Formats: sequence, C-alpha cells, structure tokens
Amino acid sequence: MNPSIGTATPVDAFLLDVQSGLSKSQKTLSCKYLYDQRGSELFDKICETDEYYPTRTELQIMERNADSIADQIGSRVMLVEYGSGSSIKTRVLLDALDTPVAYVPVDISEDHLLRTAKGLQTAYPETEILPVVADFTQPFSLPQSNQDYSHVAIYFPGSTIGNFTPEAAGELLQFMSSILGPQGGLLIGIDLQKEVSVIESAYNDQAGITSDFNLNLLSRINSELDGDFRLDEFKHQAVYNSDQHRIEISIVSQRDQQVRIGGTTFSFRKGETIRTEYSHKYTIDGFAEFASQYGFALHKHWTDSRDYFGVLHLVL
Ligand code: AVJ
Repeated sequence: MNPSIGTATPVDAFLLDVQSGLSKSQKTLSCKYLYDQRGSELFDKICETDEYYPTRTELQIMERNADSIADQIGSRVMLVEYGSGSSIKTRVLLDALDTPVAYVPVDISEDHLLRTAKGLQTAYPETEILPVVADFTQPFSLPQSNQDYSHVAIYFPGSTIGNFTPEAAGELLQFMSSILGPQGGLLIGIDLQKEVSVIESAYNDQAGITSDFNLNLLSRINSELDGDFRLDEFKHQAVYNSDQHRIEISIVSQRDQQVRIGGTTFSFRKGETIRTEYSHKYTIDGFAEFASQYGFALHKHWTDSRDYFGVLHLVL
C-alpha cells in the first residue's frame, strides 16, 4: 500500500508562502497550514465544543441517511475523499456503500494519511485502499486500481469548500469535474447560512480552543521557520461578514511590533490583522447554482432538522 506522491508541500513552500502572505497590505496566512499535528488535534477538540455544530450535524445527517446516500452514489465505485478521511463519516459511508471497489484518501499530511489508510485497510479488506499524498487544491492523478470500477465519486465532507474564495472553489470544482469523468458524482458537505450569532459562537468558543487553533499557526512558524512571534501579543478574531456570507478569521496584533522570520523582519501595527481563514456559508440553491457553472447538477440533498448543514450529491 505505497502512496502515490503528488504535490505535497515542503518546508520551502511554507516559508515562501508565509513571506509572501505577510508582505501583502492585507497580511494573510493560508489556512492549510493550520493543520499540523497540534492543529489537527485542536481541530478535533473544536468539534467537541458545544458551540461548533458543523461536524456533529454533518455526521448525524450521514448516519440518518446512509442508505439513501449510498444508493445515490451507486455500486462498484472508486470513492475519492478530499482530506484525510480518518473520521467516522468515512466509515459510515463505506459501511453503507454497495461493494466499493477502491477508496482513495487524498491528503497533504503523509504520516496522518498512511496511518488512517492502514486502519481502513484492516477494517475494509475487500476494498482497495489507495492513499494519495497531494495538495488537492492542485490537479493530481488517480491511482491505478487492481479491480474494475464502474465510476468515480468524490467525497468532500466537512464544509472544507467553505475555506475557499468563490474563485478558488470554482477552480477546485473544475479540477474535480476533470477527474470524475462520465457518471461521476460529487458528495459534498456545506455549512448553511443561518442566524449570525450561531455562526459567530461556533468560531468563538468559550473555552478558547478556536483561539488556540488559530494562534498555533504562529507557534508553527516560530518552530519550523525560526520565527519569534510572541503569542501573547496577538489575539484571535472571528467575525461574520453578512455581505460575503462568510466567517472571517484573523489574528490581530495587540500593539506595534516587529517579528523576525528566518532572517526577514515584518512590522505589525496595533490592530493590524493577519487573515488566516474564511469559512463561507451557502444556501442549497445558491451552491447548486454555483456548481452548475462547472457542469454539475444537484441530484439530491440531505439536511438536519434545523437546516444548519447540507450534504449534496451533484452529478456531471
Ligand atoms: C474544517 C474548514 C470546516 O471552516 O468550520 C473551524 C475549520 N476553523 N474553526 C470550518 C475551522 C475554525 C472548519 N473546516
């Protein structure tokens, strides 16, 4: 079970991204760097907070509708998951599918991916587990399977699409449609628009775990890129932008200060923000219309009783 190596991100790329992001007038750091070992652990803890509803809501939708979802996806599928797929959601889907031929988790973090893949291979001996180490924001090739499959389905849970600007999300849908081919389908989780206070609380939990998760990016720069961010001089901020329908997550400098990263100095004004993440919220119809520009048609969708979250099945 050797992984295919795609375009994983080496340390150099991290440094270049950080340097260019902090040189912009609106400083930015890519949210994909939030998920190192500690970041992934903190994200798992976020999912357990009372305020953060998306993960448990999506899981509940998957559990309650597993048979109907599996029915839509069809049998003898090659299921390609964008993201690490260690989660219970993946297992709910694999359990419900009719003889899935292959399961292809695609992730940038090799260690995590391979550990997950091993566990899944033991649990699903009939399904070929074919991990691909790649940054799925770039095109990558599907691995060869030993058995014939009838079609490919992409599973993109977690509302991760929300992290992308509409432009980047469109590009991603374009890549997906090129990978899919005829009869291909996309099962995607999206967080839905709702009362602003519910959304803002989800990104500002009382226990401060989301704050730790966000500021962990600075610790990561300190340790991996020889930076000297003082974490107590920066604060987490998450505000809903109602015009753009998105949560905007930033790190705010608490005073005028300078930070050195691998020999380069960056200046921060008091109150200046580093944008670390967007989380766009959609409506079912809005997303369906957006995806239709890339050739996708909404076939069926499932939601929870409060309409907090949607799982959509789109076909080419
Ligand atoms: C993993 C991208 C779905 O946007 O809700 C949670 C990430 N950031 N709290 C989200 C996140 C802060 C999360 N996704």
